[in-house]
Amino acid sequence: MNLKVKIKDFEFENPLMNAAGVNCYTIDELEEIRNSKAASFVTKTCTLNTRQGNLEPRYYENELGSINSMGLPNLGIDYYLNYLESLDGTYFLSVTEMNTENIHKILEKINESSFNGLVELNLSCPNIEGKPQIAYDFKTTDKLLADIFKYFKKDLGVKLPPYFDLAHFDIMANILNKYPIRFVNSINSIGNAIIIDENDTVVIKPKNGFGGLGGEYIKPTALANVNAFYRRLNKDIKIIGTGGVNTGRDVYEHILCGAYMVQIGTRLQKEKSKVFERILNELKEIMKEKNYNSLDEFRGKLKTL
Ligand code: RRO
Repeated sequence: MNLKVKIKDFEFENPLMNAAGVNCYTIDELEEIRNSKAASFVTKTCTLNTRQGNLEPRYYENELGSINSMGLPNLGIDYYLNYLESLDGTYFLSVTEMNTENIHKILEKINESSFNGLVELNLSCPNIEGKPQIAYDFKTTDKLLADIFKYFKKDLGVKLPPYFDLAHFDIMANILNKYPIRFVNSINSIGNAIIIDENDTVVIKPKNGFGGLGGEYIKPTALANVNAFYRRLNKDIKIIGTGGVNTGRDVYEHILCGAYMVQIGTRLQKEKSKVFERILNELKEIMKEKNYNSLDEFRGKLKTL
């Protein structure tokens, strides 16, 4: 059985990797994923300089998922870039910044480095006070991408927030189709949710308890976003599916909707990196039952009524 995935010329042994933010803050954590059954990893989204992030508690999980308002804590671009430059294999470097000028600065830095993996430009962090998610602003996103592709020579994709209206999928897909983007990663957490505990209190401190939702709560929204973009994007732009992956069946469903790679966030936080082996085995079991030998045989083959 062949579980290989290709994004442009980059080949991966199987579709599984972590979602940015989970188990990817330090080199030790990244090495743990590298030594697991995951085919690749993505770094914690980083900025030009180190950031402490928001006040704690800033992460909470229950049986249905997680809520976070981490606030982009990271060790700065140099830390991740130096590490990645020392590795063979294809990995993902996630980056963002607080304004477009600094996004160009961080991308210039990557452009000039010897990094030769994939860059995931995060346009969807929901947890920085006073900084709206860039990808909800279509005009700014369009201009940003137009400017980036004037100089950026490496392979780049974008991490998107969830959309909830078919008109918004149309608008965003029309923008993305204009540029040589390698992948679209849908979805980031569902922004600005609230979870309340038995003491009538929010469960995280920043922003009065508002934070990004992940886990089982968000699978239907994630699948819809993956499928909506799969139907609209030109076929050179591959979809990475993220959101609500707990089992092999969940990976199978993301691929049915059109995903190439599939990322695991909340469940990785709970189960640690042994999650990849379990989920891969479950995926293989499903493929065996259905007589599929490769992911290409069922990718995007979601049936409708
Ligand atoms: O660090 C965070 O608060 C964070 C980021 Br950058 C993101 O993209 N998504 C998220 O749920 N949390």
